[in-house]
Amino acid sequence: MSNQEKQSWLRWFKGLEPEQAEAEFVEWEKLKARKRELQLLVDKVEGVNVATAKQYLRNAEQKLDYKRNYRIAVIGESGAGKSTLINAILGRNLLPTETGDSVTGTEVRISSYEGIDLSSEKVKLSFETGDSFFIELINSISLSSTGNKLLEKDTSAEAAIGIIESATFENSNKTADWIIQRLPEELLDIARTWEAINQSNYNIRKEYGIDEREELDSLLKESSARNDLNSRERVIPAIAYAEYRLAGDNREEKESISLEHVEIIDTPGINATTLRHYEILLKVVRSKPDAVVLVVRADRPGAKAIEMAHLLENMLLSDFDASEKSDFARKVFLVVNRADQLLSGQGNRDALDKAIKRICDIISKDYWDIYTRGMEDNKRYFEAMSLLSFLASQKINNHSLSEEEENIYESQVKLFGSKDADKLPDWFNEKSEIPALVKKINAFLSKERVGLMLREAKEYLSLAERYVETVCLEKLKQYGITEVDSAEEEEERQIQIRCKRFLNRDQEELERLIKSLKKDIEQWIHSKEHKSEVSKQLNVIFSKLEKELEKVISEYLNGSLQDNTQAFPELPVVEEYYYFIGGKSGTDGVPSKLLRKVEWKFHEIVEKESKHIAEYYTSYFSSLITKREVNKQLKGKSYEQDYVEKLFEGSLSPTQELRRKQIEFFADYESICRWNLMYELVKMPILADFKKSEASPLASSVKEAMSTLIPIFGLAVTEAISKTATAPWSVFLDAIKEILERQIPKSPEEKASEDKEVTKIADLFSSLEDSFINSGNKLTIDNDSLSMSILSAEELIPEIGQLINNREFDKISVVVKQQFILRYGLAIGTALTFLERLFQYEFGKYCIAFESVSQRLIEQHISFVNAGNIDIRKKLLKKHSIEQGEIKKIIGYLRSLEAIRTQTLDSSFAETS
Ligand SMILES: Nc1nc2c(ncn2[C@@H]2O[C@H](COP(=O)(O)OP(=O)(O)OP(=O)(O)O)[C@@H](O)[C@H]2O)c(=O)[nH]1
Ligand SMILES: [Mg+2]
Repeated sequence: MSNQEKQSWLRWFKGLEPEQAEAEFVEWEKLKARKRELQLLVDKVEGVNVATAKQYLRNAEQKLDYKRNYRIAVIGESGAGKSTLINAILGRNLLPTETGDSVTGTEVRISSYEGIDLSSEKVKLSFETGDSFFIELINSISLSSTGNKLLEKDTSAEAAIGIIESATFENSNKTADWIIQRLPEELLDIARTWEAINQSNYNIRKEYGIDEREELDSLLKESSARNDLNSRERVIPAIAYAEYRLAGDNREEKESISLEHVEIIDTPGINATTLRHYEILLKVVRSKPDAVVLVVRADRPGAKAIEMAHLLENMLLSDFDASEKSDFARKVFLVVNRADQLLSGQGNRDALDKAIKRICDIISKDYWDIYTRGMEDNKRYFEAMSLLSFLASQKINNHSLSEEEENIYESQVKLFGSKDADKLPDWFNEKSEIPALVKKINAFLSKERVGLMLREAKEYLSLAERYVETVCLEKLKQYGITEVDSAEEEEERQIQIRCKRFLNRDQEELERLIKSLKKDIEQWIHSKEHKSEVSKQLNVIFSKLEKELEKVISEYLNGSLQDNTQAFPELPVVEEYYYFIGGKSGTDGVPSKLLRKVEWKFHEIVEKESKHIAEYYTSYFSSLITKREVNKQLKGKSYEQDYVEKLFEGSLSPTQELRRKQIEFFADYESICRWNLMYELVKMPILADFKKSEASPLASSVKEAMSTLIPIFGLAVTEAISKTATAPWSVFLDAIKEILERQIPKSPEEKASEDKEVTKIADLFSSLEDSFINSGNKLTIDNDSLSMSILSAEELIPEIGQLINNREFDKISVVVKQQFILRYGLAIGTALTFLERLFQYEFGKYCIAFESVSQRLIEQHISFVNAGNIDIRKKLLKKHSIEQGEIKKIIGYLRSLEAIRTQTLDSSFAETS
């Protein structure tokens, strides 16, 4: 196999010295092998995207395919004679040529194929697709704004910018404005053409016979009548490229000029009446042809030639490094065409030399010295006469010339003086330098191309390797691995590291879980649904309370009130304050009974109803815990339940501990709800219908008693709250204290004992404050809404105090009603706020517990792992086996890559030693 291959190689490169051919064959085989190994690796890679590496390998494959057609791109200014040059090289009148700008309208590929006979030679057309137009259109949408940046999106614009950059330098007429103006028009032109073709408005085939010359010319010439901008049959913008498939030259001894195994690419000239031409040119240049023939016209060697050189520099060489540039320089053949015009005095030698020197400098630092002025072997510079060569070849082959062609030929004959007419065509041909150019290109293709090809292939292979390596390492980084230890003794440490990484990730997952819980709660608390539901429930309590108290009062008024409050033994507050206020009212015993009953009812209702509210909150929380699978998650992170449980306090597992926290949370919250509601509700005086019993002497004492409900219950609640001690409510404590101080009725007889009472209240409050401050809670309360509600309530309270002082009971009823309405609203709002805050506070405590439980859990695991606990490790690795597998795979890829590299290195060592 290898031998066969070698024979084929040697036959193919018969122009090379045998030793060189063999050495290069060895190198080629090595690269082939490397490519094969890399391909195997890349094909089996999973989990990382190696598409780019695959592309590199395809490129390498292409470079290594020495038997493929070599691609020679002919580029240059319009009218330089590119098409004529190709016709001359082929010795055939194939491509349309013409005086004037922009003749060749698209990319034209010409290749010869052994086995095709002259009769089956044909031209195939490839059309642009709707997709490619669409992309172009999208890319140019932003064109209405200004600046070059936006143009860069469009390739034709990008090409044009390159021209402009060089043109600005050379005072060209192409400006950025020109491009901005052109592009939309041209896109429209393309779109219209494509649409017309797509709708089969006119007949175009995909294939033409080589002799359908007229039809082909009309299709492929930018300057044909059919392709006129106003033509209804305009077609050229839709043709992506044309392919001439010619019969191969099978003769052993070739008489005419010929290129073996090549595809010659004719391009539209750099002239830019249309951006499309730049785009086509760019596409060709970017496709990295194996050789480039750069055609400069002798008669006008000025700005255009420089533009072209800059195009090369900007579009082709810009991302080349020095060695790539010098590789590229070897591929460039510089042809000054129409050299006959120098002789006839139409050109300017000095200007030409200057232009050529500059172009050379752009191509490469040493192009001028090596390829233009250097040794014959390296020669890449030709002053050619394509037209003359073409005409001569026609004569040689006995093809008749047109009258115009005859005239030109005659004028050339005059130019060169008389010669033997028979030998003239051959002499002209030789003189035209075209045979020399072809010979050089052939030599390049058979000799230097090999080395170049191998170097390029090698470069693509390393690119592929580097790419695979980079993406693998990146992937490993995602798994938290920053270095790939290959030594086997590292295994132990590796496992430890990996286990710890899993554990850290577990912890991160738990942290994320708690974060999402927090977010859920936050959202829920602020949701309309929640607020309206709680308000509704609060309303229910308020109305129940109102109704019950009305009942108690009316029972009291008609004397049927039963004091069964013994069933509710803990009513210490009323007892105490009854003596404080009721004892001095002169209606001994009566308020006591009423107040005891009222307070009892109050406790009863709030006790019952607050449970519902608490349940509403806690059941939401429970459902959240279930939804987020908190316990399951936590359990999933306990890899060794027994060990972990033992190490946890009170032998509770993390989940048990957390559940206990949850139960505590709920219990706390229930009592908070109760006390919160107690406080809020007693701020609300009770509305009773006093009118009916206005005349009754009892009524006045009832009124009096009712009016005292406010301060008494106020005190009762503050006292109650002090027991819960859950919040630093010093702000509102101060406010309540002040309200109550001003509110306690002060009759003249009472004045005497005033000091005593004030002291009593002040004492109570300072001890309350102390207990709050000492409790050290960090809960932040929305002080604004709190003090607002207290302030508005406060405004009305002095009024009541005054009325009570003056014994104006009628008015009291009105004020109490007002108070009721005001406080009713306030109570709901404040209660809601408090409930929310307290819920969040309790939830916060739960979160802290969660964090500490999970932290301890992970810490325990880490210490087990450190201590070499096999069980936990096993379980950890098992749980993460998929990831484990991924990592193993990727490390495997990297090792294979390393192996491929070492092999290559080894063999090159072998080679040098
Ligand atoms: N005097 C002279 N004229 C030439 C020579 N080569 C080509 N021409 C003429 O220059 C004109 C342009 O030639 P083309 O081959 O169409 O030029 P091109 O570079 O393909 O032009 P585009 O397709 O527009 O890019 C034609 O009229 C040719 O006959 C030459 O060596 N000497
Ligand atoms: Mg042309």
